[in-house]
Amino acid sequence: FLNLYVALGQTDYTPSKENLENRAWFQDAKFGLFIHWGVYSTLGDGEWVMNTQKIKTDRYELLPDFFNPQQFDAEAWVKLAKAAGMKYITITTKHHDGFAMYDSKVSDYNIVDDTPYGKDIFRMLEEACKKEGIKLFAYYSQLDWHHPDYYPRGKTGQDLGRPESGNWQDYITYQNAQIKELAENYDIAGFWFDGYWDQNDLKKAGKPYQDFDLEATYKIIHGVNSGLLIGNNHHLAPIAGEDFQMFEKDLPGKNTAGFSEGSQIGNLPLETCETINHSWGFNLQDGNHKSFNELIQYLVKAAGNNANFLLNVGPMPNGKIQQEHQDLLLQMGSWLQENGESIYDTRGGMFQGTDYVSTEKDQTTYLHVLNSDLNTLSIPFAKKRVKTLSWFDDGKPVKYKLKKNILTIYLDEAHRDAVDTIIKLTLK
Ligand code: JFZ
Repeated sequence: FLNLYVALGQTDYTPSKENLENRAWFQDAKFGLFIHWGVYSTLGDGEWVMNTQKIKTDRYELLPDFFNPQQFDAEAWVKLAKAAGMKYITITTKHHDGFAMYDSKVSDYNIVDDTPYGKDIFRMLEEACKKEGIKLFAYYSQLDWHHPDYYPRGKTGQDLGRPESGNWQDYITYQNAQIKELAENYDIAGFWFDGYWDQNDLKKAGKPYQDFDLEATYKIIHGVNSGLLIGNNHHLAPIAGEDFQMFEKDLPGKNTAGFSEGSQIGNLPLETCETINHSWGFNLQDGNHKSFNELIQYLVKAAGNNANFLLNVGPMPNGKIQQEHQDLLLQMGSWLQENGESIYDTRGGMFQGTDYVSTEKDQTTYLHVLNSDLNTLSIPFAKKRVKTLSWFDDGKPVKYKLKKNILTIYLDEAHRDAVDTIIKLTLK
């Protein structure tokens, strides 16, 4: 079979030993900080503002001149992530607007050459991350509303003053050169790609489209460093060369966000991402922040579904992270101080229902009950016999009954928690 693949010229991807080790680290990490920050932040109307306000390219190009985040403090951001219990940071090195938030030699359209600030925030974050033991990932948008050779424009980027034709190969060369310099010049853990869906939607609609040739890009990255982890928000089953699979605003396989035809869960490490309010990039009008309970329950459900949780903030143009978001992150951090044992280094567990999920580590199962109104919880249980069942908070035994493959747990009021009632379970 192997020979046949070779004969047909098809490629496959075998991750290196280092890559597999990094995947295991990734799966253990469980919680990361997503950051959407760019020149769009100055307008306080989200990262899609160039498209939603139909700002022509020559006008949008004035925006970098207003980006001067004097209060940016890389160390403070990284320390905040760490205090929140997060193990990695994924930040937009280039979003759909095409503006590079790092010192790119490929184009002057970047933070160092084109803003009054003039400093490489990605380098500053890299150094702070190294100091604090946090890993750094580069978000990179393959969709580009600025590059003259990115076409066709699909449902986005129309009316932005760009022609509907160009030299696609020139765009790919540009994109791959930027990706290569990120891989070579920065100490990163991997890439989080986005924007593939722009061309793929055209393809699905039977319209003319261009091919990103993902496998070629992935080969460049793994050629620089085979340990780098690659994920792509393409809403499809994993493609050869990828190392983790992400589900935007969705738990793996649930497809509630309506983005895909139901992208199947592959056998790679999983990640889900979500916003605190409704915006990725800073949005002045969006004060609709999720509650502490919602955010913790999302983290717990992600872990129960065997996925990491990448939680987003959209820093302000002055370089600060919104106070409400800082407060929520710190609250999550103190919850994890107490309950992190049931989250970190775990894998998705065998119990899953409307009001509960479970995580597992070694011989222990952590049952997370996410509804504090319940007096009892009955779960299908066709497994081995129960060895111990105890409350996570005080270690005392839990009252239960096991009958006809149904485990009924008595949730006494004193132990019920508004966010997450955790029960430790070992099996014979
Ligand atoms: C993408 C970005 O567009 C968004 O700005 C943000 O960076 C998020 C994390 O990822 O979100 C998407 C992805 C796909 C579609 C829309 C938004 N889509 O298919 O319409």
